[in-house]
Amino acid sequence: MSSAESSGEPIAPRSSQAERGADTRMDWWRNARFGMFIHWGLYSPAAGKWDGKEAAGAGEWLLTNAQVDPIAYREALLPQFNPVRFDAAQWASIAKDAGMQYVVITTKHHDGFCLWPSDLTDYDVASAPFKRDIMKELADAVRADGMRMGWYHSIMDWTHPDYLPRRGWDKRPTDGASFDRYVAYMHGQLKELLTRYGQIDVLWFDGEWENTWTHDWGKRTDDFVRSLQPQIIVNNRVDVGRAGMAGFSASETARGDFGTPEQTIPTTGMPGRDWETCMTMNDTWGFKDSDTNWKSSRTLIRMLCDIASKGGNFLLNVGPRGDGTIPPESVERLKAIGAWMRVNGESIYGTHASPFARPLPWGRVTQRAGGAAGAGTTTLYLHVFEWPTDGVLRVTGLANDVVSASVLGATPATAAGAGVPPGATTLLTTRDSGGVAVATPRVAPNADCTVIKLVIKGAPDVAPWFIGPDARGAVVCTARDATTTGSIAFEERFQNLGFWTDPQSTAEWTVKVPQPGLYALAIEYAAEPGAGGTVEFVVSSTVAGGASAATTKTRGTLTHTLPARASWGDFATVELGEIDLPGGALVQVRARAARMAGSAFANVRAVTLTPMPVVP
Ligand code: FHN
Repeated sequence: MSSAESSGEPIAPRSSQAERGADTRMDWWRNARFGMFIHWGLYSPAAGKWDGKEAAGAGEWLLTNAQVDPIAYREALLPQFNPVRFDAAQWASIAKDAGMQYVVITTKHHDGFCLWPSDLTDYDVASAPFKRDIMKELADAVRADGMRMGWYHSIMDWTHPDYLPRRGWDKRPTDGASFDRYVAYMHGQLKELLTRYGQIDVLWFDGEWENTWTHDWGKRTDDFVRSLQPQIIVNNRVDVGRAGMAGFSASETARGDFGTPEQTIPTTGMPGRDWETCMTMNDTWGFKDSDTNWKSSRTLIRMLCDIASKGGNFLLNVGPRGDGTIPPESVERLKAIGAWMRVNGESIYGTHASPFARPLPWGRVTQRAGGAAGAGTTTLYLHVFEWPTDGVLRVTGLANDVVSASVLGATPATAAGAGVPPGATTLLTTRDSGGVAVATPRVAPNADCTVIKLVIKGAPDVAPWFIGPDARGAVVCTARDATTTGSIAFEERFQNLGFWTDPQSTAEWTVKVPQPGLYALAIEYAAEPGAGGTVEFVVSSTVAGGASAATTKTRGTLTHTLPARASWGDFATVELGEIDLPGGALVQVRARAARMAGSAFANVRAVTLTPMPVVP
């Protein structure tokens, strides 16, 4: 019996993620683009050590990484939690100055410690020397700075006696443990968190991956929190079915308003889908003093641009220390990002994904309809990472006429250079067969990322992106160049498409060959024992329909059994058959798992189309 049923709260049926995305509730979140994640708790003063010894892995996983008895962990660390230098107003101003629009903090992480005084447990801040209500102090400070407040809340709880499964080293008996009672406890705490602290704008669930959490619990919890705060935005980790760190749910009907790629950025935009990449500045979420692997501010600024160019949000983490201060390395990077955002924020906030299907060789693009140049125009923000050495930035494939071009934040001095009239800050543009050419100053005004504001007439008119033949005439469709739906996502590990856990998910490539002909289709894949199945390829081309809408013509289908192999990294290339391709037309090559032998299908690294020899 769930808490919602027991407490009689309404369980209003909710629409699917796809339908929910259309409502205006998400508008502020989509415009915000950039937020602060905060991981703070008993693990913070421990700083990654237990009993004087360094534990491997992330700081907030200390209990598990050091295999500590949960009661011993609590008894050792609770009396230490006294972050006397905690200053909520300072944390809020650091986030605000960085250009962040919302803050999400851990109310309870997997260890079960509650950072607010809960009526339902004494494993909370009221039982620690600190005693103060951290949630209240931070929520007040964040709102005072005009930002939105979000709660992170872990479903998994390594300490609560009713949570199952237990950690392997936890010798407490499980008989008498009731998961129903645990969910009622969790719902009761969510009620505290959603009725005591005013409007809460985001609920960031986590720890949903163990087999005791189900779609049914996810639905009930999603409905319950929305019954308390109907405007709230909830991530997809309230439900089951998320495809690992890639962060997207296999099923379109999965609960949750946005996908949650973690420590990774999708390789392409995800049209029609809301998503947020969460990322650490070093490698740990919770403070760990030995983790000095800090990303540079340039890397973080470029990640923000990359994510915005794909239509996503960036939730960047800080792990405050046990004394309540944010590590200086984090503060330094946030200051650099804030300085960049004060000049270039308009190229991030409220923008939409690039009109180009793939990143451009020199950087990324975001767009905004209209703007100062008025209706009937579009503003493209060109985020230039690699500044041209020949004084010309080429926007290949852009067919629109240009209204104006300028460097955001430019002064006559910084704009000075080839083709730039003295004293001007606008840039000259020309057009050639390849697209628009922008005359650029000799030196990049900002080496991390200079933004050129390009105002064009009308909606972007961009040449379709496609994969053409290589020097030997073969068309190599790599994992990175795929457009995916559902759970499928790119994995750096083997440069493959992974998380292929759903028969409805698809991977598609757009190709074009100059001459018609017969092409052999081959797939490079790996599948661990028990995985594999049947792959189905559908090859179609869009045929201009003249007066009527363009139609899609199926040119062929291929299905083939892909047997399991030794592991997810044991790749082999298998030829599946031949496909007839038209010359000079865009062709879609789409793959899906028609049958899955197990819970995951395959890792796919490439699909190759090789021209068959012409028989005289
Ligand atoms: O296990 C947690 C981890 O500690 C951290 O909270 C991240 C942040 O999203 N989420 C889980 C790992 O996926």
